[in-house]
Amino acid sequence: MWRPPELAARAAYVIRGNSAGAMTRAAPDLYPHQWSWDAAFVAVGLAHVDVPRACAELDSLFAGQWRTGMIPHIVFDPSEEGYFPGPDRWACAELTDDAPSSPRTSGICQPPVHALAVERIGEIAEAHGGAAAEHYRDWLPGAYDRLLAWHHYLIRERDPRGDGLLTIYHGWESGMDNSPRWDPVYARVVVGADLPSYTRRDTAVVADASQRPDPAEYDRYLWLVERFKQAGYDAARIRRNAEFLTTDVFASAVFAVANEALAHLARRLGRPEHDELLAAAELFRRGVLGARDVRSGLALDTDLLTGAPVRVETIAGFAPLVSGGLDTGAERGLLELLRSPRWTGHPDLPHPVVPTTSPASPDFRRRAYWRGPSWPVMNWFLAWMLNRRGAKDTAASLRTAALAELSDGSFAEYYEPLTGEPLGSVDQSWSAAATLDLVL
Ligand code: 9YW
Repeated sequence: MWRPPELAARAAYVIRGNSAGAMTRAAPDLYPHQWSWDAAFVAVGLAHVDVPRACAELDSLFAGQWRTGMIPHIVFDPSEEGYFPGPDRWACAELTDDAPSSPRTSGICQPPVHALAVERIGEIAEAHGGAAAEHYRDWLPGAYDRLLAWHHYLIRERDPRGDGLLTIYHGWESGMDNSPRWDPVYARVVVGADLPSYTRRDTAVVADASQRPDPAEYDRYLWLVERFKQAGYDAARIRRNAEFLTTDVFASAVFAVANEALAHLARRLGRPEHDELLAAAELFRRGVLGARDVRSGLALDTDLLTGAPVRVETIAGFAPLVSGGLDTGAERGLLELLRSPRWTGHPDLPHPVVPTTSPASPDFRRRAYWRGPSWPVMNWFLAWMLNRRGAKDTAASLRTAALAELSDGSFAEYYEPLTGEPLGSVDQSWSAAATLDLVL
């Protein structure tokens, strides 16, 4: 068991070890490239030890930004070949002029946590003062332009209905790949006979295949990529011919607060978009609140091809605690649910962390990736967002629980929530980054 100061020192060492120049590998073997929301979170961790390196991390991600403004979910390290699906399989620059040819990237995106990260890095840099703060101030205007283009892309292409809910085309876009949230949405995806053959890499690195998406799930993931390629990565064509199309209530909540954060940065820089960004924050906040299930209080995704809400009990249901905007009674009710035996108060949890699916739900699978395990990065992110909302007590207990789980020092990708056993990759960058921000 590591105590916080040593744990933080080890976390900094792990993040440095995963560095490949200006990008940090999401995980040393399993994910040897830069992932979008990982990079934002890793940059927050890095800011505690090296503000310029944190800024460089985001610059590396921004270098992969598409002409449309989309920040792709993976920016590939050209010197790495050990990941599937890699840049040849995505073939983005080959199929659309919107994608950069260097660096090579994937053709989908992930939750828009970046403006929140940039705001947080600013707080850390200002607390450091001196050269760190100065570096951040010089860097911020360029980063702001990138973020603004990204947010405009999301508003234009991912909320075409204008109802304050982001649309996703693939479970990977949610960052919660095999969450039961997507089971009914994937159920209608019919894998074509012409799906090119492939060899998975994740199951070669994580020996216990039961932790990972099963082969039928993985075929569907890869099939959707073929569909995007057939559409030339054109957003309107993808939507028109979609086999998988759903709102993502968690990403929408993230986008609400990210717009708020970007509005603060606009004001700081004297940019004219301040009011427009606050209006976007409000629109998405309303979208999330409108997606609540009256019985449980949890926010639900809607399968856009059937119009049906997806009734599951996952961590994403707490989206209103991220977006804010609940009245006092409703907020108290949702916080109580979070602390109840269905969630962090479950009697079998060694640490009161937030499992990705409620242990009391029939969908719960204790070792299977996003179907139950506790993810350090999510515990930390929720604690951060709760703090931002002023729910200080719940944030503090989640922070303590997250650190207790992380104190084994493995920086696991995810943990078996009922035993605390580390699972998935060890030395995962964002688990180390979360640790740094939790301790420091
Ligand atoms: C994959 C890197 C990524 C995360 C995702 C997580 C997993 C696997 O790892 O994706 O092959 O894309 O689901 O949220 O960004 O840590």
